[in-house]
Amino acid sequence: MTTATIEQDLYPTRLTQAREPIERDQPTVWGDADSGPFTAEELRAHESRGFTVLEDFITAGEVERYSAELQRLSTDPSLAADPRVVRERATGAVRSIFAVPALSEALRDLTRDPRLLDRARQLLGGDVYLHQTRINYMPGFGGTGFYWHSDFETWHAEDGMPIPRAVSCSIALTDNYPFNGGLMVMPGSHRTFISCVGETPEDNHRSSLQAQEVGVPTEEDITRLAERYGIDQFTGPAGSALWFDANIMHGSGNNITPFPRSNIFLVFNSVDNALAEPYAASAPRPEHIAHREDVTRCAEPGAHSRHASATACRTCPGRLGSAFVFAMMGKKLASVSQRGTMCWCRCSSTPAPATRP
Ligand SMILES: O=C(O)CCC(=O)C(=O)O
Repeated sequence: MTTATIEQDLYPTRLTQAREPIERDQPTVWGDADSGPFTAEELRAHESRGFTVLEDFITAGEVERYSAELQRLSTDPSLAADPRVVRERATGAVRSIFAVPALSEALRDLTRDPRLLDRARQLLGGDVYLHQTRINYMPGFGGTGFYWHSDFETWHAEDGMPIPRAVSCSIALTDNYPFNGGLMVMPGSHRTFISCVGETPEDNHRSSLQAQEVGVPTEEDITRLAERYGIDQFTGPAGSALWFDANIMHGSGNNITPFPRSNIFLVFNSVDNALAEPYAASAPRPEHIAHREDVTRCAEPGAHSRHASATACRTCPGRLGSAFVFAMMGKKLASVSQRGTMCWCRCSSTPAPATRP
């Protein structure tokens, strides 16, 4: 993909002094109910909360297969000094592994699965490519959390992503409990961009992937957001998935339990939101963290994949997946006005037929 020129920075960040939060103009959901498996109701909820939880997103057999891959990768001696492997500062245990499709055929298959692609295309309103893939291991006892942040803030500042037209899918490969470092999100916070103070240090990723210090909001900002939006948590059995907007405020605590909380994260970006030069860093982050070279549109196996810099962006063909909203489950640490309400839907979905050429 060629690097696009920055025309206007709609989301200034890494500033010398604080500024007011920016209310976002762009939608969260770009497609409609006719263009993928999410129903109109689910899309409305996703637009307003900025996230959606789908239980039983993958089968128990798949959980077993991918978990075996996680175990294999974390103990592979040939990856011991590989830059894609990020380690816990205190223990040296594997914290994250980036660019996993290149390391595992099974995980590569997952990235081309219609259950993911159809939803990513629907949410982003057209063709998508993988901006980033990673496994977060969050090991038992030594797993350290991820401080509050918006992914988009970093992707904008350090990777040159113009607008928050990207979505992450986090698939749980172990049970995610409230007590083993489950991911917390502030529902609705994706509408508000918090500019951060502080210049991006050279090669920031070398330390930020272990513990983020630059590109995090102030405690005052986090407090204001939490009071306005409340805090929910993604918990659920292995196989559940959390779809969340690029700009949602999220974070997790340390895992002092014996139970690891391991999730795969697949980040889809719209091909119409191709990376430019970083907005607030001296050089782009490496390819394994932010994919920009030779970006191909995601396609199901066997489908013809297209280069993202091709002139015309095809939108995905109209298609209806089946999705049924079941009983609410989960627990919400609600905003003051909503305290006590349940917020999670559980959907069972049938993969839509692969109709792409
Ligand atoms: O896995 C988590 O707890 C947080 C993940 C996250 O925010 C990240 O990797 O940027």
